Amino acid sequence: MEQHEHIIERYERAWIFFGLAMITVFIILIGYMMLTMGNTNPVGAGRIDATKVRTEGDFANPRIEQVGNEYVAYVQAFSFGYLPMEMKLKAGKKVTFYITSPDVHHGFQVENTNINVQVIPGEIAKVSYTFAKPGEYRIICNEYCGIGHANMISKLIVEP
Ligand SMILES: [Cu+2]
Repeated sequence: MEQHEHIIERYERAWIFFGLAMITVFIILIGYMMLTMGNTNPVGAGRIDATKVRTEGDFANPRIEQVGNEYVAYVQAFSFGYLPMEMKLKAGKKVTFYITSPDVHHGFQVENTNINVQVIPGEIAKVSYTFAKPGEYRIICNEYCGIGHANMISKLIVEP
């Protein structure tokens, strides 16, 4: 009978340990960032007929409004701008954005935050955020949507 010896070399053991340690570090890091930076993964909040975005429902009346102690915003991202053109809210209060597009693919990125949403015609994206720092934040489109893409900017004013 032949004897098989299972020997793990010292350097192999070190690399296995290093690999497992890195997996652990990154799992902890992701958890920590989700807890401290807020979960800004946009989620699908339903569908709407893209041809009716401008005429029916909440998106026909784009706005930001205070509901209780929070804000809710209905945003249209279109070629080439956003409605409402400017939004105002108070710092330290949660805001939930609902965003959709009546025409083509757009982006909804709020500068200096980790809000970055892909806006698909007829799909309603939902993302929540709490602005801790007052100031002016630009909202920019980062999905090329046509000739006016570079001018597709709007403003979010966070008041103290
Ligand atoms: Cu664009």
